Amino acid sequence: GDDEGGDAGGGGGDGKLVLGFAQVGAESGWRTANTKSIQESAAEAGYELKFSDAQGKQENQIKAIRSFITQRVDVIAFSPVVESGWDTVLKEAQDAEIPVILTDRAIDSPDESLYESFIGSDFVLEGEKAGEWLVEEYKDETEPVNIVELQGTPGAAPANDRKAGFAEVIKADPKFKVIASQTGQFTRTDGKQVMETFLNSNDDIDVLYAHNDDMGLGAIEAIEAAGLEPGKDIKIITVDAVKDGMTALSEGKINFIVECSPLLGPQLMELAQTVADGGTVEKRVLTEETTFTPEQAKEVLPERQY
Ligand code: GYE
Repeated sequence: GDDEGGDAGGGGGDGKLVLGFAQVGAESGWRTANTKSIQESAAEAGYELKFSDAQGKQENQIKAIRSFITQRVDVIAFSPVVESGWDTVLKEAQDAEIPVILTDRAIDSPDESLYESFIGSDFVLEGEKAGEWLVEEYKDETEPVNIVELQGTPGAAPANDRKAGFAEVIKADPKFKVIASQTGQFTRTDGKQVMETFLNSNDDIDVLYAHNDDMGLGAIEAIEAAGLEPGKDIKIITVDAVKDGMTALSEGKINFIVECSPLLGPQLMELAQTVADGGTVEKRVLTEETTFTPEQAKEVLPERQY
């Protein structure tokens, strides 16, 4: 028969699985939904979750991981705020024989033995999907298309990869020109501020590509304050598809959103159970995602959970 895995959820007398999770922070709607998914799935699975919020700082994440090691948790999972600089602390976890799962964001270490699995999206593909929409949208345009880009947190995998995937696709046609590209830290506040500076120094912006919804939403405020119409005077592409982003999309203020799912909790709990039991897991677990136009956003919005 195809029984449910019998050992999750406690009751077996051998104690609950203890999971240490080091989160990036609370920079965006995506992150809030991700945290909720992890907390709810841990509770559902009957695990003890030790949750730490790094407030966007790598040093805080490293401290949290060290504290999980000292407390001898069963499994450590974390979403690396930036890609580099993890080898030392992950060696410490390895020496303590505590399995590590990377959640949402990748690290750049060539030593893959430092973690059991990496679950999350393909951020390069997300950037490519953004670029492909743009190429199609402007296929009949002969004049230059001036693009401004709001990047995510410097050094973070989704910032590096969304930039690279997008650049790779649009470089096929020289009419696409990225005239300004700066970080907006994945936050609304910075997205708004940086968009203001873009608008002050360029009077012919055709397109905004923002690496997440929140920065796009901040930028919309700046665009409206400048007397322009977001989605018309300036076309907007974002990534994530959280509720506020989808609402702006359905209103035509955003033109296209590439989905990035924050609902990683259930799969993360399964992976944690398997590695805690000494089983083997896939080194890479990919999230399935789609894209949304304004019409599609209107259709799915009523059922959108986050
Ligand atoms: O797109 C952004 C968040 O790492 C995929 O981080 C995540 C990104 C997400 O702040 O909104």
